[in-house]
Amino acid sequence: MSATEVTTTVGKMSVSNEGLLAWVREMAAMCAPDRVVWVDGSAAEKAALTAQAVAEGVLTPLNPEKRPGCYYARSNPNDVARVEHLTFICTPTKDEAGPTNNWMAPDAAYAKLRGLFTGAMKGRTMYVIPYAMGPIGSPYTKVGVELTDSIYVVLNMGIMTRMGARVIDMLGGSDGWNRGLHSTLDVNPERRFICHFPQDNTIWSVGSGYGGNVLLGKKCLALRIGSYLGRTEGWLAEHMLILGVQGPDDKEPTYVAAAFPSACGKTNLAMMIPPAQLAGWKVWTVGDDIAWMRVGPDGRLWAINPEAGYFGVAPGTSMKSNANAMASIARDTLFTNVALTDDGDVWWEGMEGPVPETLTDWQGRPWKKGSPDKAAHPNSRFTAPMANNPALSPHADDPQGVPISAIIFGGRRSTTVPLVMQSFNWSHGVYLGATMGSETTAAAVGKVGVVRRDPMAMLPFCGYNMGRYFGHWLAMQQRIANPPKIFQVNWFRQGKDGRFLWPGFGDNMRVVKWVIDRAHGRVGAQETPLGWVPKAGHLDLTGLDLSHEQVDAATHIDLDEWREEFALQGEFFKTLGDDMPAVLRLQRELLMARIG
Ligand code: OXD
Ligand code: MN
Repeated sequence: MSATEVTTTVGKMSVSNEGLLAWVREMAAMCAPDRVVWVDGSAAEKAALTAQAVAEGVLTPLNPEKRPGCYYARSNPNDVARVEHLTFICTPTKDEAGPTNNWMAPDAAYAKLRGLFTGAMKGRTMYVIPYAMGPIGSPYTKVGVELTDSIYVVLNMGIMTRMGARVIDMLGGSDGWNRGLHSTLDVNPERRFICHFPQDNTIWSVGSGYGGNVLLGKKCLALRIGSYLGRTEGWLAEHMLILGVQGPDDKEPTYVAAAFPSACGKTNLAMMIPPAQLAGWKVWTVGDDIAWMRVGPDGRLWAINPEAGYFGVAPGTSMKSNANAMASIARDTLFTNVALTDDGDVWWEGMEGPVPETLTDWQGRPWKKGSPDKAAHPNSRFTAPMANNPALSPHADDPQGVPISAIIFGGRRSTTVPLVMQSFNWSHGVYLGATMGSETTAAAVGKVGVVRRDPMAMLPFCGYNMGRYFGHWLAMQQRIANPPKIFQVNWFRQGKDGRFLWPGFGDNMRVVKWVIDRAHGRVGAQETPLGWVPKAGHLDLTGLDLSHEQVDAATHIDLDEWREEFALQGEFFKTLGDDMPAVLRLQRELLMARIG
């Protein structure tokens, strides 16, 4: 292999992967940028690109006394969230993408997007970002290369992934890397498409600058392409946080992976601080959004977090809801679409302290206290390095990952679903995940607050036919000699007065404690027709200011509500047609028969 010298922001870098060099040339010929600049991942490069982004008005420095190393970006108001209706799985047949995905034939998609990419980078720089999803050197890590004309994307990818020369070294001459192409084009929803070509390990994203659409390692590679690779290669790519929980008498943490839909508190749970009554318990964050899980030689499921940072929802983040997130964003963080204070700091709804009298809102307009408009966009975000997190697990960078003892599925449900329930077995657990419903949030464009089925929180992220994805989960059972126990939780149930019945946040530790005690066989449970629930007295509620009635209401199983729920689940199953595994259809019938 002969090495080619390529240009970086701060000098030169040597690249010898011929396939990679040829592809960059080919894409550059199509997009016609003024220059091609490779990303080496160095501190000098970060400083130079940041200075350039400030000079170009892409980033605004925040008050260095209050937020050292932090910058602010504002997006086009038409481009503030993931666009599920413009996201496509481009498999040779529609059937492979399945009924829950938008589909385009690969040839048609390439042709359409080639039209948009042709000449799209005239007058611009094409950055070549080699990045790794997973720790450098881990056998589970996947390499991607993203070509982008957005300096904002480069700086975000520098936080969210391991990127640069070390990834080129890791890749060597291999052909096993994801080909990602991105242009913001003219940020016009009419010309916005996020297309995945699983068979080609390729992603083309055009017309957006919003993180979930353009940081191609995250949703596009780690979940959509990742889930496809997982099925082919026998592992699981999931929309799950990973946390370690260690009790005062535990020698090692117990690791839990938990799936929640977007903007339902994964980051808060992953960084949870136990309440004072559970002093001595400690929570470690391994990841807050994505888990890649494989069967280890010991027959357990081992998980890595493929990311290196947190792309979290800012509103609602406070010292009370998530002190570790507040520490994580104290420095070296990028903020997007939050509000700005007059002294150059950030602000959003749900941050503690008095509401400032005046702010600049997420669209750059003056904002006054009492205004009916939100100062920060509800899906405004922070991009923070995981190294900033005081609760970061020492295993967050471990090439082998961590062994998972429990899996939690949780939706946002104001009714029906009790606080916590354990599945009877693996296939019932898969059923609990497959039937997850959740009220929609601002993380995706569309109406907020309507219940939709979001199986395993993967509805927007499964890169192939959802029924076959369930089949893959069921088939994994045979591979996992020591499977994790599976649970369902709901922090969001409401009383008749519309108030949440369960306090949530750090108090979720009480539920997680029961979960891990169950996973270790340390505590009993009460059998119900729908699953195992805590026996009276087994949820540690000491110090919690909650009436018995409220706890009863949060944990109650109302069979009438469940009859309605089973009917809705049945409708969802129908949409998946023949691809719905019989095991799950039978699970539903069994559960319905049990409650009569
Ligand atoms: C995210 C999402 O950004 O799920 O993590 O939308
Ligand atoms: Mn997510």
